[in-house]
Amino acid sequence: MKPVSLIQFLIEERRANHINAELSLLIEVVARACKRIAVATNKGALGGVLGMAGDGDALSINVQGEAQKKLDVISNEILLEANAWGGQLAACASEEMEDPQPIPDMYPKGNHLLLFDPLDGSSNIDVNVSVGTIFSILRCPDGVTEAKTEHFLQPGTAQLAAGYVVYGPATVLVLTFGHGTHEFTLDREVGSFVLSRRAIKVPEETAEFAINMSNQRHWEAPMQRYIGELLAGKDGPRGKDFNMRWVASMVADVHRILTRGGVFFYPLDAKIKAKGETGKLRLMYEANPMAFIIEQAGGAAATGRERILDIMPTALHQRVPVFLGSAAEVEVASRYHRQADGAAG
Ligand code: AFP
Repeated sequence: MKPVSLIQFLIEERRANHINAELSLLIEVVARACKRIAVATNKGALGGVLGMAGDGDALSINVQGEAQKKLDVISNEILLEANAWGGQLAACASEEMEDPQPIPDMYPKGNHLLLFDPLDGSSNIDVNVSVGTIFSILRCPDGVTEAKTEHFLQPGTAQLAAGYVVYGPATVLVLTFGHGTHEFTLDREVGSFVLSRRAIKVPEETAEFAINMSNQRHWEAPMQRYIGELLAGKDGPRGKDFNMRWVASMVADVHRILTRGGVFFYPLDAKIKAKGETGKLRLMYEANPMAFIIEQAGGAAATGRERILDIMPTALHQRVPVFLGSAAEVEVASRYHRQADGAAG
């Protein structure tokens, strides 16, 4: 079969009325920016991109209070610069910036809002393990001339598009417009993304889970119960053995789930609560786009208490617990949380 390029796929999606010309162009611009991030990531030590941003005692700290890596800053700049002038956006918001960045006055403005985590899994950069970019696209509400934080605060169900790029052994883009989840692999020689899997499906059942087990002692009781049962294997109540993987780059863990199935958890725990937080992962540019992608592939995404895509956001950098992947496993873990809440209430 003849390879289908991303551009060709976007034209097909326009003809099917799944997207308009502006959104199609926006995806092209984001994909092009991600190719530049892939180049920077691949250079590693030779490109001078490893290590922390800032110098010595004055490390660069982002809005989340996290020390920024050089590649966090470079990737953020690449995405901002690429998206400033195209005319498809009203504003951009990023994990690395406290407030949304308006489109400079010298460029035309469009009707879309772009949110991104420019370099997810940045603790893995220096050890040459997969990292990625996650993005979400919303419509800018009608009549808004200057997009501000409040205009970004839309539930995940309002997303027009979501995607991620994983910079691994291959650079891979995964995309949804709400009509299935599709994968494109970067052909480095030609310089274009080529459709490699159409309408990906996450199997309903799985025997593989992803969680940071070092947090076990901090988890809530229903999470302790759920993971305890998986670990008990075929001698326990689940009656089968489970395997475990944890890359600590959500993009890579989600990509594995989209490839061979599985379920991913970053639950609420006492350590997170002690910091006054409501979760570890960010709703608007991590949980929502991944939830959209996973649901479009037939999986489920929840906090243990509600569907992620139904959450009405209250802050740009809001954090939530994340359970996603195999629908059957997300349901078992969520049921244990509902039961525990019912018993407590
Ligand atoms: P960084 O981008 O700050 O490295 O965070 C990555 C991440 O948000 C997500 O990609 C991982 O699943 C998760 O954090 C890893 O968290 P732990 O380091 O607590 O396991």
